[in-house]
Amino acid sequence: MKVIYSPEHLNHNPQSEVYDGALYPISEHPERAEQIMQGLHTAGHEIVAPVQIDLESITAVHTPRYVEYIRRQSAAIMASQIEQEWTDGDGGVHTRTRSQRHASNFIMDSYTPLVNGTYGAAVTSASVAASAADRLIADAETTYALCRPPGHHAERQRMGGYCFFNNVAIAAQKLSESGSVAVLDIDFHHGNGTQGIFYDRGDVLFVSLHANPDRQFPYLTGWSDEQGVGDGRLCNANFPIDDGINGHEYDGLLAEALDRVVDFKPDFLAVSVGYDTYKLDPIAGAKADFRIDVTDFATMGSAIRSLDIPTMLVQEGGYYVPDLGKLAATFVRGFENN
Ligand code: OKP
Ligand code: ZN
Repeated sequence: MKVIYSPEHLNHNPQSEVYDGALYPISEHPERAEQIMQGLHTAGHEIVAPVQIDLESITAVHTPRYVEYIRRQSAAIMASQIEQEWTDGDGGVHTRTRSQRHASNFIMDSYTPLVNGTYGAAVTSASVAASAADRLIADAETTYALCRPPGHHAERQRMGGYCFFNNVAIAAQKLSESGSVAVLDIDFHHGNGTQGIFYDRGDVLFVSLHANPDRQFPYLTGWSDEQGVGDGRLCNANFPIDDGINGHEYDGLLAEALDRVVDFKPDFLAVSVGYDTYKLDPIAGAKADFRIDVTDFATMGSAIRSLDIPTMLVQEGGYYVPDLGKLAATFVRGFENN
């Protein structure tokens, strides 16, 4: 399948994130997307450029003042990389660029630093997802939107969890103008942003499998009693996962989640794909003792494709960089071979 990718993401390169008040090397760094792109390219998938979207596609799911805040924050940060030595919370010594800053407003956590290139990268990342939606509408073609920065934590008016604009929500909003939409989120973390944006919508179903928010980021949402409101009542379904889950148990939960998608009879399916459920993922899968291995991602891809709904794929998380190319290629192979 075609992979939509832009090197613009390389300009979003913060060095550190804040965790309990101390700085640590950031987990969401450019090499992630480079590895996934290389892995998919090596597996024979064609890499294509996105079509840049207009601002209206972004303000369809985010408030104009939030979009403008990110633009202004990015523009106010120095473009030049002034190196500065710093010591992390574990005593490790690093250099970082003074051209990074942490926003004080429109933000839900301390994991989401900005640099001068953040706004451009975030707009392009949204463009990647929107281009996948356009291709799906135009000729029912499944594409892999290799978004970076990721999007599913970004709320209508708040950044968080490395996310600025909610790429999958921007795509789903576009799809919803042509039919009903299900968004399936298999990233390790709950897609609080996507849930919130569509929480009162009856034409967009949100279904998510993720680590138990009692113990894992984003801590604020993701429990099974969150089922939507108003027109969106019963159009939101959360499947929190216990620590220590294995691939077989995960398949069972995914089958339940997919049943919810099938019952909704959507015209389109957009999948938020994360590789952070992987057993070696340093900030997610390994922390929760998930036993999910490489081949399990083929099973997931295959199960999703078996629904036979016009589908697009959107990149979210995944932080074990050495295996990201292999994980992506395996997931797509499962999807294509079904
Ligand atoms: C973004 B996505 C590391 C904690 C990291 C933030 C996680 C954001 C995940 N000490 N917390 O859903 O993959
Ligand atoms: Zn994640």
